[in-house]
Amino acid sequence: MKLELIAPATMSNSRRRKGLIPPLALAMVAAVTPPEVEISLTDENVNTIDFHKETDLVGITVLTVTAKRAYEIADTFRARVVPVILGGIHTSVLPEEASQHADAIVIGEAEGIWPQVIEDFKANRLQRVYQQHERPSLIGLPFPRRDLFAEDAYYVKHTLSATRGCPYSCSLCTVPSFFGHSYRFRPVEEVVKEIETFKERKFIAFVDDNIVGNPKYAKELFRALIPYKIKWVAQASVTIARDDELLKLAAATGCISLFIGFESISPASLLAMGKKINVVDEYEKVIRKIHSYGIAIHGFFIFGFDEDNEDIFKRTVHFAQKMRLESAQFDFLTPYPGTAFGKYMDDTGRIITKDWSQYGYNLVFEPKQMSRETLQKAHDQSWYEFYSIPSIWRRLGLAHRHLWMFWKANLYYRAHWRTKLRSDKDRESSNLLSPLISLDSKNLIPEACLRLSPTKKERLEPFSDCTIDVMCNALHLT
Ligand code: B12
Ligand code: SF4
Repeated sequence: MKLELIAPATMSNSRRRKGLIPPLALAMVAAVTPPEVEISLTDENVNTIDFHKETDLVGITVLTVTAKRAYEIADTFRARVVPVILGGIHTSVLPEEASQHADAIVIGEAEGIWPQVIEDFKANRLQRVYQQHERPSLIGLPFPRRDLFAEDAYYVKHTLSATRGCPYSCSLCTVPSFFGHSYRFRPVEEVVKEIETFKERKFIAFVDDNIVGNPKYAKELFRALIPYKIKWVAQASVTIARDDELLKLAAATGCISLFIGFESISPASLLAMGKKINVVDEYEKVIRKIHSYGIAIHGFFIFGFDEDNEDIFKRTVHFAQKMRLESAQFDFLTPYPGTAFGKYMDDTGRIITKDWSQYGYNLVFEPKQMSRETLQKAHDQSWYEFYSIPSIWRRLGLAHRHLWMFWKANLYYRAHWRTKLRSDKDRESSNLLSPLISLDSKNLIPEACLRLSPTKKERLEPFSDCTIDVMCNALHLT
């Protein structure tokens, strides 16, 4: 039997030639597939899907942002009478929607249920819905089938999952709705054994939602990592700064950077999202403490809370600059289906689109204290400002521990966002640009001039798609 596993492309990502991170979810699904099944894996972010390939079954992983594309892929295979099974977070939170594009769906984690699905398929008795009622144990899990990933297709080669879920339950986050309020972890010796299977052990990105959700476990894990002398990054909650021993161990085991969800510098917004662990008055102390151990910080910030007024953007960027965060991202608040916040926005009729491909990257709801245009513009301006060369220089200077790596990462973010924002603008103003394009076809103006914004003609953008590739290639995190 042949099984094709597919990770659909993020729409805005579809032109990228190299991916950031391989799809660990599918490697895990492959690992729990009965061994006699012949599996191949296509990540559409780095490869093209072969719709004519001979296969008996297709399995697709679905996030909200990839749902639209996942359904297109599923419909195409099904039109060729190839059965399709959908799984992953979006399938699990909107099973009825997903069912319309699949022969069967799997709600929840694959472990413990997927072998049954395959058996049923082989015996021609596939059910429409599979759901397990107990969360699978993380003891004795097989290692993900990384051999199925396309070679040299990712900037970060080695990702690892040690825990699942998060002990907290913020109203806008999908993690509690998918994993429940449990926080489970794998035995440390199994995590270490998995690391030993990596060809090179220079750099690892943990994909856990919160690597320090259980400080006792995290300390045990970090101690076990010491002999391997790896460099690693992970997501962590601000609570790490309350435990010096934990921070010391993280630094000693090679933690380069922590990805921390500050979310907002407005206490009212934090209260509204139920993120009780974050205390704005402690942020400065938290950041200084983490920095004092030589660990960098990538800060996550969200714009668009009902409590936000127009000064939030400048204050947030100024705060991130003042605290010399090595990198940061400024996302729109997003009413993900399956979350308390998503339900509230839906119930109050403020969601402006259910085109899922917009979720995670664009503004999809009506803000309360400002117009959509204001929020969009200020959000874009925050990226421009934070990743302007003077800002990068002020934050990183020349005396940072991993200077070259963070400069490269900052230049990458700068190029990536400038290109995205510019292409959004270009789309909006394509009519205005048409005279320039026709001039160019006669070679009368250089290509770069096409990148002039019609509203700000004085600004010539130095970055192009080609520059992005150069930046990406430079971003060898190892
Ligand atoms: C690592 C990660 C990333 C990485 C890599 C993502 C990737 N494509 O693999 C990067 C940094 C690139 C990333 C980007 C984004 N991410 Co992200 N990411 C994660 C994170 C932290 C871990 C995912 C992971 O690898 N887990 C480990 C694997 C083993 O577990 P799993 O994915 O849950 O898979 C299991 C089950 O879901 C199920 N399953 C999954 N697929 C399938 C398929 C079949 C057929 C079956 C049977 C079962 C099955 O079985 C698997 C094994 O148990 C999750 C949080 C989370 N806990 O899920 C957020 C998360 C998935 N990301 C999220 C978001 C919003 C994004 C972005 C949109 C953010 C942004 N604005 O840029 C982008 C989208 C890019 C994209 N196309 O993926 C949200 C998704 C919400 C939603 N409703 O879809 C999450 C849940 C975070 C959150 N707190 O809400 N992300
Ligand atoms: S702490 Fe982070 S991962 Fe946990 S529920 Fe809140 S937003 Fe989600």
